[in-house]
Amino acid sequence: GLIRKPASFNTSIFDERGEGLIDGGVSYAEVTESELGISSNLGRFWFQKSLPAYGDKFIEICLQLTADHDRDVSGAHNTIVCGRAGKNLISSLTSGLLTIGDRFGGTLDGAARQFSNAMDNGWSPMEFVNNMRIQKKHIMGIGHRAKSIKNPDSRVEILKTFAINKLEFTQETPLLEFALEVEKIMTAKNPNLILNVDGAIGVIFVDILRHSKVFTPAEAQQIIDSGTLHVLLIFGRYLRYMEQLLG
Ligand code: Q5B
Repeated sequence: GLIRKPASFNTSIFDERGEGLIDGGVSYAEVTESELGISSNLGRFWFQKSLPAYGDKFIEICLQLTADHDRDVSGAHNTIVCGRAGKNLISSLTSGLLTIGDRFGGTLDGAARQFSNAMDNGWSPMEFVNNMRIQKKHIMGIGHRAKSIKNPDSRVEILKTFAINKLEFTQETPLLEFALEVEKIMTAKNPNLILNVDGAIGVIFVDILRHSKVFTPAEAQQIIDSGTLHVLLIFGRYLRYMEQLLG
């Protein structure tokens, strides 16, 4: 019988059959000659289609904002301790990235999935909150240790302002609106249960995927289900931890 799988594998990332690499339908010659910035290329690498200009701008803002957090959080702390212990750059970097999880910076995809499932099921924000309570599950993308409605997270305010100013006249943002209703219900109980930076990025990006007319509904759902959205935060953190090691 067959005991070894074939050594070759197919990837949809690059097309190498012609003269040069083609990525997401665009050749490297076009990429390097165009005026488009790095976020436009990253968007195409990660999501395999060119996003509209406001989608590229959203990726750029996410990278800038997620690179910005203080030195006391677990990822930054681990990176610094590991670097001070004399470990090399890769070990120090990964020790920080490995702390990303449900309680720290790792819920962007969970928020995208939970909120979009709730809306797809036709639940009201209150029904969603009640269903999660019955299941004894935390709502991903809600809650922050230090930030609250009395001490708002400026990163989240920037993301919301971007969505309201840049997307409002271009496309719909129903999931952000749904999430803000959920935030109202949660913060009425505890002022810290705000829509956090993970949650804001997750729901706004779902709105871009579903309503920018770039992706089919199946493509948008595949991205939401695959856990790819996480990259919008991990890459920002990667840049931040590099700075902590080199700076
Ligand atoms: N409660 C974030 O917890 C935190 C609830 C909830 C329903 C919720 C918590 C949480 C969901 C996961 C999430 C990303 C662990 C966080 C981030 C990015 C960051 C960080 C930085 C960055 C905070 C107190 C009471 C309890 C809980 C209830 C809490 N959250 N109920 N749904 N989501 N969120 N993670 O303060 O009745 O007293 O038992 O797990 O979104 O990481 O700034 O660096 O930049 O990286 O320790 O911004 O919210 O509070 O867990 O003691 O809960 O609230 O059930 O109720 P805390 P807890 P009760 S953003």
